[in-house]
Amino acid sequence: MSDKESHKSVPQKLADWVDAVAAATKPDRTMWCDGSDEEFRSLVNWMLADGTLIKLNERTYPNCYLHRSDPNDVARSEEATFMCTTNKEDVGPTNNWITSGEAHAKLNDLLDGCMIGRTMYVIPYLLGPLNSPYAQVGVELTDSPYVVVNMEIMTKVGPPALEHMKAGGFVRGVHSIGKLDSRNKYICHFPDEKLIVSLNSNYGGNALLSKKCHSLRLASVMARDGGWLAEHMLIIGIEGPHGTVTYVTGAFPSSSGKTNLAMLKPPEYMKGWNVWAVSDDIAWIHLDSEATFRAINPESGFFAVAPNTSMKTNPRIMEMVKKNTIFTNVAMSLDKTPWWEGIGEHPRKLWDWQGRVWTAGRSPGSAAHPNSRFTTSIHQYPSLSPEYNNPKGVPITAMIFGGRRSELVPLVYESFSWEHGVLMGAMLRVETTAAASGEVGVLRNDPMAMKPFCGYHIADYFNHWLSFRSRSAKLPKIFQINPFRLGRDGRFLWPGYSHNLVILKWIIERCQGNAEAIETPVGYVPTPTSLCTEGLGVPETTVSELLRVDKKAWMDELESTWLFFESLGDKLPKTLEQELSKLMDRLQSTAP
Ligand code: OXD
Ligand code: MN
Repeated sequence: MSDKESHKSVPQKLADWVDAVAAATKPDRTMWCDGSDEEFRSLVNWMLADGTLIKLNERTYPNCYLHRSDPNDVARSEEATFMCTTNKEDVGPTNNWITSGEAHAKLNDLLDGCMIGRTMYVIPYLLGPLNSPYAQVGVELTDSPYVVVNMEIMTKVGPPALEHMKAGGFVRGVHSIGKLDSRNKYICHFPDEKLIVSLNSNYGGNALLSKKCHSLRLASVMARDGGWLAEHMLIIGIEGPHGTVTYVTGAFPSSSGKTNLAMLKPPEYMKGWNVWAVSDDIAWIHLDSEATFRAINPESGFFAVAPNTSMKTNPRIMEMVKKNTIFTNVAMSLDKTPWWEGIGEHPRKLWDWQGRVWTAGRSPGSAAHPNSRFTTSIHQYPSLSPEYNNPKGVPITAMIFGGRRSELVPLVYESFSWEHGVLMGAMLRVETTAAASGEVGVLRNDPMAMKPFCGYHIADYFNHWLSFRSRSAKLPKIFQINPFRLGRDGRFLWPGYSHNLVILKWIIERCQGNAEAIETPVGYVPTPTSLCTEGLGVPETTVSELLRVDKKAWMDELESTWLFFESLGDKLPKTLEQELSKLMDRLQSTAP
């Protein structure tokens, strides 16, 4: 880390902008981050000294820390998130909108002097593999040292970014904790200026500007203009017993098992199989010179949900977070070991996520916040894909949509075509989770799991997806999965976690032309025998129930899709309307 004086070698455009922001926000000093271990350690030491971080048990969790956030600042704030453009029509009905002019006026007021008494950190960051034509640079200015250390795990900070910047421009981000005043919380995106301004929150999804703000909201607009895709998707390589690795992407709404699927450890009964993680949250997908879909992970770390992770559900994650990890809003045992619901054994007494004494069976609520998180470098993950750093990305064979649906959606099914697959994604309606503030478990339209992240009109976004039909002869196959279906007793019908590899295996085999399916009105559903459920111990009747297509329930679902599509106005692509009509006709012409 160095101060301004020693930082004369950066591009003038960057230096001028940093000076202009400092003149407005008036920090006591400006520090340039270089991403070094030494810098990370000194920031951690400052935060240990002022109580921003608590050191966890060095024996059980070496070099791990706990951060307890403000209790009102624990999740993404969609109500405070805005796209700022000239016309409302640019951003459509799924985004909050203010004119750029109005937003600047409001933000300039709030930025005035907001860093007085604080240090402003300059974080140049690189997203994506080194030397990749798809990599991008951003610079975040922040007064939060917690943000700096998280950014140093999540991105490549310092020299790699400054080096890459020589080849082009950069996304600008300004973040201030402000006074954590929720009435003045703003996460504003200016796609025309490649600018993000985030005020009065220190929560990862609002404050680590490289993540949702740059890699999805701004990148989605750049992707539309540049003919590529910026998606809320995991990327994994699935290795079969013959050593062939097939890459797939998967879009699931926040807190719906993306990280668990990306880090799946094969069950005992699937010898010879493995899952290699490339990304657990975001995929940038470009067509290469042969029109193959190629995906990179812009991020270098995980900022993921802790609850329900255990040695039983996901031993690879447990192994990964045991060192060099920042935990946010988890509970802590009396010997300073992190704890969360679903981890296993329950100590009788804990410190809860707000630092209060929590007694099993007596204290109300959960000990860890349901959206408590861990931040860990991707390089600690034991099954990281050797292709993770490939500048060209990995070739994508299949794309999966999914999310929490207690009813309706079969365990897995395949679309009839690219267009039908785009409809599947556009129809995604899932239950809300604790990753965003607001009520949990409410069904809402979350097309392609991008409702909170698509930075432009969602109907134009559908059109953009459809446009790949004429641009590639190597379109990935599209599937939808739903491991969350409930039985009459309210329990999950499918064991999930590692057993989801059974579903992935069927998907891979479909792509290879080796797995059987039944044609139903909604798509190709596996024959129960093609799903290979022997090792699982799930009764045949349960498998049939998981794969059942309920005509009446689908007709109801289509009604809500029509309503959603109607709300998008004239921009809705005709092709999608036709696909929806075809789906309705297929359903109507089948027996109940
Ligand atoms: C996340 C989210 O943190 O989607 O990944 O909210
Ligand atoms: Mn996410």
